[in-house]
This record gives sequence, structure tokens and C-alpha cells, in this order.
Amino acid sequence: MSSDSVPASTANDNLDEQIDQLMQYYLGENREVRRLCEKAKEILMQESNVQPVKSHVTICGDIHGQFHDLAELFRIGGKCPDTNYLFMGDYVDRGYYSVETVTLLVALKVRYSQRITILRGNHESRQITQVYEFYDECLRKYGNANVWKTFTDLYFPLTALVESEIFCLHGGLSPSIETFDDVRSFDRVQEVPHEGSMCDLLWSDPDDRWVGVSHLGVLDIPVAKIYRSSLTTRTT
Ligand SMILES: [Mn+2]
Repeated sequence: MSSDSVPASTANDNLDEQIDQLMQYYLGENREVRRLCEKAKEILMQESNVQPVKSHVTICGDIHGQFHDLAELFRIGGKCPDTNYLFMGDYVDRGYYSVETVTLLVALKVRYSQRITILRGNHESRQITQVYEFYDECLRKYGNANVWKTFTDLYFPLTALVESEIFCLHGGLSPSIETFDDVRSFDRVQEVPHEGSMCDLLWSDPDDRWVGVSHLGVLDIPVAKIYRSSLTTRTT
């Protein structure tokens, strides 16, 4: 029987079991991780570079392999799908549990695609993860780079727009982006370029001199707020 013919309820039972394990620092097997990522990729490829998100949603910043912090976040904020989540990138590097962290988030995305949105951060990149910890962690935990390759081939959406009002992204705006359609038109299935507008979305930092002004005026709809990845908050 091909995997496609497994009834959805059975597939979900298996996935629920897998998620329960992943919540306990479980390190997925190479094959399991690859299967999860294949399913996640199908879902993610349907999503926009400016992914629409409905309120209420809890918006979270960098996790950076700090699995304990992610577990604490779910403990305080409620588990997915009881609470809807929007993560703004940087799941890997720095902490010791990058694999466990990103595997759990991707598993939740596969199970509850409408309840959790996962954006790309500047660390969701082959180049950066080789300089920092994720690549080495995969080698250490799996003995090869397959899992690293699988995760860095996912290409999460670049930004999200909550209720057409709150623009969420990992980095910041770009002087060369004038409309949301500019963002929608990027081909995001690539390494983050070293310069240019897609690089700005993932890398730029706020500048105190421009708070409240920034490049807001050039976006094509009034955006009430812009959330960057350094904030964790809940919309009302
Ligand atoms: Mn970061």
C-alpha cells in the first residue's frame, strides 16, 4: 500500500504520536524527518511570500535551538492547535537543540497547517547554518548532512500579514520595496541573497531615527504595526 492511501485519520494518529514524542526532546530518525519535510514542503509551496494570517494568533520571535524555551512557550501560551501561532524565523543555530526545535515546528505545520505559520529567518540559510551550529549539530546527531539538507530545502514564507493590519517579518523593511506585490513577486526558493530587497526583509534592523516613519509610507496598504522577530506577543 502506498503511503498516499493511508487513511487521513490513521496518518493523523501517527503524526499526533510523533508530535507527542517531539515535545519530549525526541530526535526524529533521518527517514521520519525526511518524510515530514516532504509533506511540509507541499504545504509551504502553496503559501504566499506575504502569508495572510487570521487573529487571534500568538506571534513569536527567535527560538534558536532553545528547545526548552519553545516547550515553555507552549506551556504558557497553550498548545497548538488550541492556540494559533506565528513564528518569525531563526529556529536553528546558537542553542543545542536546533534539530528537535525545527522538527517539532515542521511537524506541527504538517498537522495543523492553518493554525501555525512559520516564516523564514536569516538563519534558515545553508550558508549561515554552516557558519553557526545547525550544520555541525546535524553531523553530530546523525553522522551525515542529510537532515540539514532536508531542512534547508524548505523555503518558508518570507513575511506574514495578520488581518491585513500587522506586517510580520524576521528583519525589516527595504527602501527598494514599495508594495506587497513586490514581496509577493520574489522567487523565495533560493539562498538569501547577500544584498537587495529579499536580503533586507530577513536581515535589516530597525533604526531608532526612523521609528514610526521608516519606509511605512511606501507600502501599498496602511499597516498599523510591524512586528519583527525580537518581539513575542499576542494579538487581541
Ligand atoms: Mn536571530
